[in-house]
Amino acid sequence: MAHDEQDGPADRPTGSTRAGPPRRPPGSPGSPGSPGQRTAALFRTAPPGPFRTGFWRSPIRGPWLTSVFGLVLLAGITIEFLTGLFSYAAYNPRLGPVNDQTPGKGILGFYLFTWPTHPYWLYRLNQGVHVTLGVVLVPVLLAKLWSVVPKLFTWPPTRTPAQAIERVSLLLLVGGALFEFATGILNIQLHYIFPGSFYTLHFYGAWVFIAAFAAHVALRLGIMWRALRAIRLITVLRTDTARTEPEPPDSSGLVTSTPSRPTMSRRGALALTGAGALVLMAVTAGQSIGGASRRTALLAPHGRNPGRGPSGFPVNKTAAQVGVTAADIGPAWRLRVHGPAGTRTFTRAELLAMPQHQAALPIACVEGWSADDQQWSGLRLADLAALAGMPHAASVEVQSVQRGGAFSTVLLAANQIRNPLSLLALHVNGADLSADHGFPARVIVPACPGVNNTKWVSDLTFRK
Ligand SMILES: Nc1nc2c(c(=O)[nH]1)N[C@H]1C(S)=C(S)[C@@H](COP(=O)(O)O)O[C@H]1N2
Ligand SMILES: [Mo]
Repeated sequence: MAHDEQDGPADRPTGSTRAGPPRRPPGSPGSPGSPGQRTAALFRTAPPGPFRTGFWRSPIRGPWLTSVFGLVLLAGITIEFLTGLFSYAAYNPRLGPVNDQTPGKGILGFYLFTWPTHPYWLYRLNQGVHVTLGVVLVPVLLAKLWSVVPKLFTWPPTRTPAQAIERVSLLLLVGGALFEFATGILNIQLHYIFPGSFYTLHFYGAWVFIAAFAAHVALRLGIMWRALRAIRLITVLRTDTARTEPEPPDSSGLVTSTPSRPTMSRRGALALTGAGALVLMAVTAGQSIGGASRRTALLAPHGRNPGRGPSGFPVNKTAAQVGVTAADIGPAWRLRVHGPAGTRTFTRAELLAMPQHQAALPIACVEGWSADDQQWSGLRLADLAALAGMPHAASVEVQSVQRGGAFSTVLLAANQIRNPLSLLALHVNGADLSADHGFPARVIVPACPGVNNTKWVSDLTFRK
């Protein structure tokens, strides 16, 4: 592919282009000064500033440094894409539009599968990795963009149709990366400023980005491999700033022909990027790992100090925040269980008189934070299905007393109903649920995204 036209003769400040086109009266027929030719000449001369070859002078820019960052991103973004697809499957285990507000996803949902309930920490791991790695990759992404920034200012913007296609694909690549990282970070920091659903944007954006990413990898893998082999890492790690030199000139367009004195060695650039990534990890990972590390999660928007006692674990939305009132969850509260045999209604005391079961399960939010395993107790969803006359129910629609909001109704699948750890919990850690954790009753299902663990449940509808 025709890449790296940076050093083409046109943007060298030498030769005839520098002198500019000969001046002739505008529009004289057939003269070299005709409008078309003047435009062509204009395009041959790079405008001043970043479009000129001499503008980018860092001696460490070159295929090796770009390839190191590229290799890290290749691994990291592959993991991000896979954990993202898994997360989507977990949220919407082929259950139709109730759990999934993504309109017309059509063929993009081709891969959806029934999300398992084993091991019970699966979603916590998946989402902890997705969110933590996404944050940690930010300095690497910025370093990679810095390393290739001269190529954004190639002049003329394109010479050939093939090059035009490549530049559009790079636009999708860089734009797609910035879009995915920006939407993800805004969402985990709870800035819901999106037009429409974050979820829909992030999902469609991911497919556009990954298409451009795959094309880019296919085109550059060989170049990356050769660049990495051209300089040994150990050599880079032994080279200080004073002895740092540009790579030999090549066709990549990344190596400057007018190097300035180095202000940082390549190992310094690696250390700076790596340190940035480690600091971000240190202030993020604790929200997913939990335990004592939770206090180090300075960037966590939720629950760094969730308090003590049986309900001392993070709350996503409080009862007050979603408009659930004391009357909604007071003595007048009832659980209605719907099935082919009709509807049965229970008070909380009646539910407590039935056989209670235990499960130690975490809550893992799509936004990456999670609560450690808590001791829940209550009724098995499988027992409630049997009560409804549907021991082999294919799905259950869980309805909250909460009025409106995307999370007030959720569908769970057959494997989630069947798992003996799936509960309609009445107690946590030996005490009544707190109002904010879903009193009088909430769903808790192993390996399930937090968003599907409905709080303040009022109705369960079992279906074939
Ligand atoms: N009715 C209702 N249930 C809900 C929610 C909600 O907003 N309304 N939020 C969900 C989300 S997104 C998460 S992560 C978990 C959090 O549970 P917690 O607040 O007890 O930690 O509850 C889920 N259950
Ligand atoms: Mo959540």
